[in-house]
Amino acid sequence: MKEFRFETLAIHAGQKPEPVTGAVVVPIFQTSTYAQEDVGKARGYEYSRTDNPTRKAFEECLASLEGGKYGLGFGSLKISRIACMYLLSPGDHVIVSDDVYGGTYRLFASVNARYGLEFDFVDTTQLNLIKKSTKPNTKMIWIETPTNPMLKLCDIEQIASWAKSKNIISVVDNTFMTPYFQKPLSLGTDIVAHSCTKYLGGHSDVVSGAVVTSDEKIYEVLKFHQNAVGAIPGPFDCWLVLRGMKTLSCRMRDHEANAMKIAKFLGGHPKVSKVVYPGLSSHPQHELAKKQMTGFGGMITFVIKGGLEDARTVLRNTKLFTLAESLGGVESLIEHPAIMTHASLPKERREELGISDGLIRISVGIENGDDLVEDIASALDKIPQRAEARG
Ligand code: P1T
Repeated sequence: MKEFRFETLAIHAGQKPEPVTGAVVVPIFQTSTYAQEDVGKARGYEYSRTDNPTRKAFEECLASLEGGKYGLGFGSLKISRIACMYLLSPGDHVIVSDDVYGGTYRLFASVNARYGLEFDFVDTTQLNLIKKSTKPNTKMIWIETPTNPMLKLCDIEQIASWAKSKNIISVVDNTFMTPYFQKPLSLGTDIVAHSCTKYLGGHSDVVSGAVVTSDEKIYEVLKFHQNAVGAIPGPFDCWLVLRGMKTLSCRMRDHEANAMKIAKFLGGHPKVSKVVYPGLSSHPQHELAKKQMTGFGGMITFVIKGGLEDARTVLRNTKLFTLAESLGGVESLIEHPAIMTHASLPKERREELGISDGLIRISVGIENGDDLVEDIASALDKIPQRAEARG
């Protein structure tokens, strides 16, 4: 299906009408096992841990959107990440972006590190720092771009090319951009990872993960472990993500248009000291954003001048932005990384990264953009006017 464009692939890749009934929508094959034609002669499916038609449709559709050959579904991105660790051996070293989702840090630093893998959390926006951290036993570079929550960008092409030259597997967590705005495989990355819980599912009703690769050897190892370990998503979860992906392009366009409106509004607000959004020319890597992304996404991070107390006022007073972790759903969410999503990072690390007490992260939904601006504006208005601010 490579000849079709993104919007068409999202609706048709991996999804033919069901041959027995003609059902236009891929059914939820809620079955654990499959009747065999004869002893040892399956009809194509044997057992749903190994393969399931709904999961297969989801995996094929996502692979096609990423421009990859193989897709593999997992129970969450964390499980996808664990599966990728099976590509490594005890004693191997992994370079990870320093500003990653708190759960990613916790999984690598507190779980995988116990089993003989070595991790270094590095500012992967700087190729020279990646080069400096590379050791003879470095076998994987795992980046998030944009990073979570500081929205720093890593040059995917540069990093993939460095990794290739050293025989290192490169992985990009593409959760924030989705293949609609960023295609890491086309920039030379070996593996793309997704938390499908976010934009791909798009409706905050499923937890699921996936990886895509075009490398057959990598695929074989991951496929073996997907089956052997069994950390697969159920058929209904696959169906939800498959349905979500059909509207991904429309949603991403709306997320972005709303985010741009809000980022510009925040940029001019007297109670906000800093706005980070890759679509603003004030973003230090705006040029890289334009080079490697075809849009800027729906995530914004901003800093409230008054620190924690005033940030709490904003977090408590939005009506449309729900105070919740996660992102990428149709509804807008607001959260406080230092207390919520990134609480598992040591305080000193949070401070180094700039995850301050006044920092707020929003996932801009696809409600009416003016309503969203007014919602944030009225929450900011609730910050008390202080004597020093009044001058
Ligand atoms: O929950 P799971 O599907 O395993 O996704 C973890 C994950 C991986 N990668 C990125 C970039 C993420 O943002 C996340 C989850 N993040 C949140 C829940 C959050 O609020 O940032």
